[in-house]
Amino acid sequence: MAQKRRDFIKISSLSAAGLIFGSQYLRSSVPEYAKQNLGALGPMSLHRTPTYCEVCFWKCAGWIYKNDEGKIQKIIGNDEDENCNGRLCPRGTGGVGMYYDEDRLKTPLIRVTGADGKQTFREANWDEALDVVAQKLQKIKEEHGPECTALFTHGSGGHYFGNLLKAFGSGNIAAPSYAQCRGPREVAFLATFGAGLDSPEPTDIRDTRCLVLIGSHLGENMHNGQVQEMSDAIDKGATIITVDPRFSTAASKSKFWLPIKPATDMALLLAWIHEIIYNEWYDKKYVEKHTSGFEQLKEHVKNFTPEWAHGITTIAPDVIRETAREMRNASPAVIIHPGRHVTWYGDDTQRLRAVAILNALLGSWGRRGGFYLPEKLEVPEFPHPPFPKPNKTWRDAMGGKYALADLALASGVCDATIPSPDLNCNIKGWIVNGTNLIMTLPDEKKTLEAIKNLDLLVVVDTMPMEITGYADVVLPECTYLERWDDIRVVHGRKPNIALRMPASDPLYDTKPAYWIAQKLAQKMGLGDYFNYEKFEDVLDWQLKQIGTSLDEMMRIGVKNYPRESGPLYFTEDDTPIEFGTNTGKIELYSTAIAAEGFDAMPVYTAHMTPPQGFYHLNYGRAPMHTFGRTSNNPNLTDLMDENTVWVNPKVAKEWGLKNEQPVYLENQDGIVSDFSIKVRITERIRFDSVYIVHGFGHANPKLSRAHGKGASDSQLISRVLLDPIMGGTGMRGNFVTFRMEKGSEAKS
Ligand SMILES: Nc1nc2c(c(=O)[nH]1)N[C@H]1C(S)=C(S)[C@@H](COP(=O)(O)OP(=O)(O)OC[C@H]3O[C@@H](n4cnc5c(=O)[nH]c(N)nc54)[C@H](O)[C@@H]3O)O[C@H]1N2
Ligand SMILES: Nc1nc2c(c(=O)[nH]1)N[C@H]1C(S)=C(S)[C@@H](COP(=O)(O)OP(=O)(O)OC[C@H]3O[C@@H](n4cnc5c(=O)[nH]c(N)nc54)[C@H](O)[C@@H]3O)O[C@H]1N2
Ligand code: SF4
Ligand SMILES: [Mo]
Repeated sequence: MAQKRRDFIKISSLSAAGLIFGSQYLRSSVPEYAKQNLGALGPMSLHRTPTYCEVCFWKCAGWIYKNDEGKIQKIIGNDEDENCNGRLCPRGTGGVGMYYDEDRLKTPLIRVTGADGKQTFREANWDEALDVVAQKLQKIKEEHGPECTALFTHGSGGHYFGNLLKAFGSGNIAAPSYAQCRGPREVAFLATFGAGLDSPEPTDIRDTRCLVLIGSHLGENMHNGQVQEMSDAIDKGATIITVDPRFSTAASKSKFWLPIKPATDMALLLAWIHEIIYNEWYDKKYVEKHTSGFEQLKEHVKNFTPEWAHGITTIAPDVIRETAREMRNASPAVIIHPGRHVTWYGDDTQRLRAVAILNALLGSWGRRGGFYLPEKLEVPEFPHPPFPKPNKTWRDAMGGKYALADLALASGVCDATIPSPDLNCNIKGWIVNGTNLIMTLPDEKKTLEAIKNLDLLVVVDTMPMEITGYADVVLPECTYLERWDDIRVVHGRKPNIALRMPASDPLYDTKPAYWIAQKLAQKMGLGDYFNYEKFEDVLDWQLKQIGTSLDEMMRIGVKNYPRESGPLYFTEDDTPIEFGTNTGKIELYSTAIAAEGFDAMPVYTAHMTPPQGFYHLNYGRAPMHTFGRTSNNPNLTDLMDENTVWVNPKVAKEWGLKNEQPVYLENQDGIVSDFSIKVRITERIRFDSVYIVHGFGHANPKLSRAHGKGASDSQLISRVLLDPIMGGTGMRGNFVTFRMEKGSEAKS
């Protein structure tokens, strides 16, 4: 049944905002103090500069419009950009609020008392603040070695601080967007297809005939291009199958909603594989030509029948069969979506292996409507001396574990900071750029213990956040609307690039990350690694290497290049395809995973169920916010200013809970949420779970709109289910119960 895009948009809880933004939305989303010039609003009277969005990491390209007085008014999508097709999501449009947020960090800060999470700083000038950082880093180098420093990062500044650290002699460069997010799926797809997925994922959703979403809650997860393609696919009659214990926005647009018992997805996946193999529904030619290990897989899944899975997942056998048949009917134009935040239960790499195997059996990898073959432009790095080889890295602290992790583990670097006889590494200095580790890493206690052992914690951020409270030095970055940054290089259907340039001088005494890194480098005797006068010179040099120039890019913002790597999909000729695996084939049986001593094919493991009176703590995204980074944004708090806890009516009745009633949440380890959260009674969540949107419950009083609003899932995630294959931190093994008052006993 075809659904209209408009319907799809309406059902998402952003109904007030919509996906397409007229000036009406814009007006309501511009803060009071910026409204005086709105009379002039309208593209003709505005001046525009190109940018790409930093509100999330989909990096949509857009135009920043200013009025005649040079005041930033709005951001709209760039029509030439495949990531957004000219339309930004509500958060991207609300990016203006990051610039106008009066709570922004305004000047460098130096700590005046112990690192206690309290924001007790004195203001400093840049020279003084950077001197402190440079001297302390130098001291760590002398006393412990340069390898005892680390960078945690998310976003564009990571490249500059990464280069600084590499030049200094450290290889500890980690992002929570790996071991707390997409790491397991990268390892699983690398093991299977010899290629990871990266961002944007090369899912050919626009041409798919069947999209299977396992947890991935597109529509609330607002990854722009994918959401647009999903509504197009729905318009064209594609079948959507959503597996989610919660009736997500995507579920409401699906032909099949499978309200699975949490933590049992592996059983469903194995049963699907069983059905597809034993009914001979797989793509025989493709499997024969491209895969290895089929006979082993067939034997392995022999007993994993839909009846077997029913007992585990609560999904009826005929539903399992029917959905498997839907996938077969659409094959190869079918996508079992890999998801993105996949660090759930600790067996995540194996779960994602099962997802990869299903895609392989149905022949969707490299096929229209399945996964396309992306292409990326190589942009040369601005010349600098070679980086020294670090004496050791975080890996040396892992005792040979997690060898398949292809990027650094933020959690691993955190572990390597806590002195322990098992670890031969002891990190002493952190630079934290654009990541609020207190809310981002699970097990807050551990993060704080690591911080206690540091000689230096530098935080580069735009906002006062929880992590800034522990910093020795806070360096305020200007927002993305006020700075140049690296060229955005996307691997997509076509290679393409986008430019970010400042639409305004930095407000207050804030600076771009590239400037901060360069100045630090100069103070540390590493200036050669940042050998340029102005960042524009770097950009112009790079752009000229790839047949364009800064001048041209300032005019067009986005440039698409023709493909050079061949067709978008595999061709049906007889040339053998060499996959990047050990066998050169798509590995249904993973030799790389077996070589590390793990199961070569995914197995089902039972996970814990909540004790009496407790519920799975389920969490996810809201369309109008990105993690905790937007919860103080004046434009976006207008749309949603706190999270609620979703409670099934049956559970509400048992506890006598009413809608809007504030409750505290307490987890299995006795941790009680700092703040209360309002109850939302809804059939949309199973009786064994509750659901909250991540990124609320901020403890920092300097966030005038976000402080104390709602509860923080991060605070309640104290049990971590480690993925033994790649070190991902499974975060969905936590259970919560209700407390009516902060001090009250939990009743049940
Ligand atoms: N608006 C918005 N969009 C975003 C972001 C944002 O902050 N805001 N962040 C972006 C980022 S970095 C990421 S990684 C993605 C994350 O987005 P996804 O990858 O889509 O996130 P998940 O955490 O996998 O999915 C959350 C869903 O999993 C369901 N779920 C919970 N437990 C289970 C279970 O046991 N089984 C199954 N099948 N489902 C379960 C939840 O009910 C919820 O609907 O979103 C991206 N898009
Ligand atoms: N409990 C829990 N933990 C999670 C998740 C979850 O759903 N629940 N999701 C996981 C996932 S999928 C991911 S990808 C990670 C994401 O984790 P992070 O990327 O760490 O996300 P945020 O916590 O939003 O941190 C962003 C920080 O960057 C700052 N910032 C914003 N813009 C700029 C800028 O231009 N420059 C600088 N220097 N700073 C800026 C913000 O003020 C904020 O302090 O978290 C993971 N951790
Ligand atoms: S999806 Fe939205 S927030 Fe993310 S980059 Fe695009 S416009 Fe910005
Ligand atoms: Mo993520």
